Amino acid sequence: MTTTLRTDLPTLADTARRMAHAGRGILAADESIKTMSSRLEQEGIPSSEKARRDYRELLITADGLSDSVSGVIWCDETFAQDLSDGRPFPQAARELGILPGIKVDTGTSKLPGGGGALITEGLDGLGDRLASYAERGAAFAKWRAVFDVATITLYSARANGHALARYAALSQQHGIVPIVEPEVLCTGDHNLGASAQASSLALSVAFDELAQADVDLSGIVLKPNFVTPGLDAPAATARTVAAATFGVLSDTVPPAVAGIAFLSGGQPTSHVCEALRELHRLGDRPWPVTFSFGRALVSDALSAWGGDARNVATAQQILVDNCRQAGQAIR
Ligand code: 5MM
Repeated sequence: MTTTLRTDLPTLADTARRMAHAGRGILAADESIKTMSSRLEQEGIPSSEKARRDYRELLITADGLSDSVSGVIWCDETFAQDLSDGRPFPQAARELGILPGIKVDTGTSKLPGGGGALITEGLDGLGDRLASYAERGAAFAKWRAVFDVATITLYSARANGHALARYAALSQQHGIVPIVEPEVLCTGDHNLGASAQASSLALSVAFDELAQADVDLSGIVLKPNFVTPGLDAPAATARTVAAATFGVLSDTVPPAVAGIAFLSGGQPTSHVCEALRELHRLGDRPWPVTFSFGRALVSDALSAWGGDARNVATAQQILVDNCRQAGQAIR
């Protein structure tokens, strides 16, 4: 019997390019059950599996979403759920022209000997989980390492960078594009320089580990923070943030990386869109830049919805407007 090699499937590089190109970005709707439940409860919405599903259905079915959104990230719960019309979420996303992605880390714990730093968990059994997600249509995955400027050390950067690299290599073996997210938190009152220093350390170590794990950089998307003063410190202008971010990325991110999709870090929508616009305008970038915002895109929509079916259309319009604002920043 002869086996025919399929040549019509997208390569990792095709998928990564599609995620980060042409004025579209990634909607991060992958809050864990715990985080999503607390966000719902903050809005006075009792949390349940159905409420979390209804909310994610509201997001993905918003008319016009795919004009500025190339991919959506969900957690395991959403990935396994069906829309009210019976279609599984991943299938519905693909039919809407949006690539489905899955968060595969399982959260953080204290890094032993790390002086308060965190380590992201989830490597145990990851190969089997990736195989199952691939079978169910996942185009990409996401793993988030979390650093605080006050506690990051070479050791914590190495431990988390190593986990990111193992996750990324394994994802690629399963035909899934890894989003590599080494996040330096914006919480705190640190200045721009402290953010730049911590971000440089996290990124340079992560890329060292990715190289050692032989990860194909043309088949990954990097999800970093903007280099910015802490949320409790005086804000910097968008131009300053863009210049500082570009400086750190130019020094640490190899040109082969398929694309860079920023997280919002709890900063206001207009603020991160402006920083993205300024960054996009800077010439001579080897990689395309886009967004992979969570709160900056969804927070207003969640408040407007309030768990009431009568508010779905209004909430969807707010979401689409925020996504459009982010998309326009990179056109
Ligand atoms: C959506 O939030 C994601 C993580 O949720 P858990 O902490 O509940 O696991 C998070 O990884 C998110 O994808 C990124 O940090 C970007 O989100 P923001 O809101 O910072 O843009």
